[in-house]
Amino acid sequence: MKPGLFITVEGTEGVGKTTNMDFVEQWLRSKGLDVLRTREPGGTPLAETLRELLLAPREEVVDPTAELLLVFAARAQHFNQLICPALAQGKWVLCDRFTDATYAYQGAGRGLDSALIAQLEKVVQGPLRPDCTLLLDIDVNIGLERARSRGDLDRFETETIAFFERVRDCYLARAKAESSRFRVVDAGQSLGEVQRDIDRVLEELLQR
Ligand code: Z5A
Repeated sequence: MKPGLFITVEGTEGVGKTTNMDFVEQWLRSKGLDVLRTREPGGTPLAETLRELLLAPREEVVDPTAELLLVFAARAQHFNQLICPALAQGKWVLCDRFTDATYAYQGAGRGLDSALIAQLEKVVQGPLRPDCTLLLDIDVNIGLERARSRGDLDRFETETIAFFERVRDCYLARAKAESSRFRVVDAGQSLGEVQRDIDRVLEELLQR
């Protein structure tokens, strides 16, 4: 059995992750691959409950460290109960956001120390990292316009432009630092052009 790969999709608000996750999932299935599609925060009943707690708008100020620990609590459950068993069975795991989002949102966005995030990453994941991370990149103003046109906003979507600029810069810096893992796609193009670029990335991945 061909061992499965662990693919993550990342980006700032409204970048088209959900739309393009559908495309990636169908593409992989069309090649006969056994795919587990999942998301973070979430992916298991307990982790989905933690997601609701994280995303719900609330009057109480959420302490950044509390937010970080909730993200990693959800990840520990998801990683151990769903992701690792699926990879062990040879499945291809396609995950909407993973730990790069923590470096971007809790690290760059909230200002938490990336060394602390790295420690928690090691505790929860050991040495396991995604095989490929598709970073959909867009001007934050355009992305927010797209996201906000969908209606109700979650707790993150009400953040400032400066917050999302920091998140985007962090993603791009990580992609530059780990260029063999990341593939950056310009998500400001038409959907057809974005998916043509994703198609190229997937073809390359399948050849590995
Ligand atoms: N979070 C965190 O803080 N720390 C962590 O470690 C993790 C997560 C893992 C939930 O994530 C939140 O969790 C997230 C960070 C935090 N912040 N927020 N919010 P999420 O991924 O579930 O939420 P999201 O970022 O808002 O994703 P989304 O709702 O799935 O949106 P999207 O996937 O980026 O966009 P979309 O729904 O596919 O597309 C948006 C609209 O644009 C839609 O109408 C599309 O039809 C349209 N679209 C898409 N592509 C195009 C193109 N190319 N042209 C024109 N229009 C397009």
